[in-house]
Amino acid sequence: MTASIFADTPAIRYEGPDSHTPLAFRYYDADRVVLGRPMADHLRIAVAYWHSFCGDGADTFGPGTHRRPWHTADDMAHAKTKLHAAFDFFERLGNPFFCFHDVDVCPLGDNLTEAGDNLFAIRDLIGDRMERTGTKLLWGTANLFSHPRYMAGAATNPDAEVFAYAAGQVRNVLTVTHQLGGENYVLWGGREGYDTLLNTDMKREQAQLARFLTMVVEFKHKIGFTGTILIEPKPCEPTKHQYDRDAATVHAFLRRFGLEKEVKLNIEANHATLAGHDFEHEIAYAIANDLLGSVDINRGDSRLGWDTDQFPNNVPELALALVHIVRAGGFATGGMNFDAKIRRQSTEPDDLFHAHIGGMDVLARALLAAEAMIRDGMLQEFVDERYKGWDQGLGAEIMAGDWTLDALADHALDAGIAPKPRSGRQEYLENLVNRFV
Ligand code: XUL
Ligand code: CO
Repeated sequence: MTASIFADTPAIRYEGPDSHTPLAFRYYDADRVVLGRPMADHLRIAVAYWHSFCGDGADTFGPGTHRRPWHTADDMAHAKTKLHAAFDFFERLGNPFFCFHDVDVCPLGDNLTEAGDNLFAIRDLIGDRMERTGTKLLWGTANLFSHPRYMAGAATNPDAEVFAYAAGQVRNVLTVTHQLGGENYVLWGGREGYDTLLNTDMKREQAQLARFLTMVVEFKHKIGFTGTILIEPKPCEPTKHQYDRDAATVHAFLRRFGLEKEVKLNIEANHATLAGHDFEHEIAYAIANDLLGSVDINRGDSRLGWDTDQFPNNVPELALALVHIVRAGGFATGGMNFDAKIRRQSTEPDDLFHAHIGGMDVLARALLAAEAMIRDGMLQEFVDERYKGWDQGLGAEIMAGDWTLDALADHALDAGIAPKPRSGRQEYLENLVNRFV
């Protein structure tokens, strides 16, 4: 075997905020205890196989610029070279987890037999390297959006044979995810939507999507997979409209089809912003409705309205999201997957290290800021104080169902006083946050 392209990079170490070593952590200190548990256990960081090892910098205007030895052909020999490079990278970075699509780790061939043979063959190599490096699988997923057969969707395709083919791919990947000890299985419906309603029966397509998801859940139980099934919302791109638009839309869909206890959400930061939400909003919505599964951590560009999948760099924004996550008890099976890619002009293998080290340091800083805010307690105290009228007295009685609209209207009439407005103190609170970030 030829030397790995990452051979020149030593293992990345924590050197502290004053370090001048470019390839070192300044804030990510895996074992540092934050609010009772190691930083690594809060963040549960994963590397995305597709962006870091399959992506080559190609865009719609030009071909790839990242020349890796395994990019020259799509066969099993090259897939193995790629796999060893990936784990050489994990070994040096020290990320506890990784995530993959079937198509990232091996060629899927011309039919399901070939796809299965290749995937089950590469599974053993993946398992072997996982054992040797200690890297765990956060989630697996089937790519049901790149092949032309899926151009009109997988589960939502007008052709039932396409639905069946997708079932075949999911059976393979869910089985392999289970065998590799994966903690979650993700469904991102990139083509589960439409480009024009002129050719689309939306009612049917949503019913098909629900049937597919129900079958996935049944299969999970059949094989004894105890991980979580996750849906990753995104409003659009590649389709004009995607059915799994945002957290609230998926929530309604799950409830309509009785799947809300079986399926949780994989919230992606830039998908949230593309849907017109703050990332923090999607996280808070998921937590409020017991739907938080995992996170795809990345960022977009405020000037570009598409999914640029950049590495995260906004500490204040992430700190606020982490306050919600940590207060809610943290991730169960989920974690933070860098669904992010280096830029087209970042051509060197060590650019991958800079990207991931930067992302991990940003998350670590955000976690430390979240810790400080939680310890300080003033943000929470303000909110508790603001709503305390609902904990006892009239508010508690209303929520207990003790009052009718009529009786309450009479109460307001009798009381004869207009409630006095109280300041929401947004600026004071923003200043408070600013002390910690
Ligand atoms: C696409 C996206 C996917 C999913 C997995 O926008 O986020 O990479 O995370 O299929
Ligand atoms: Co994603």
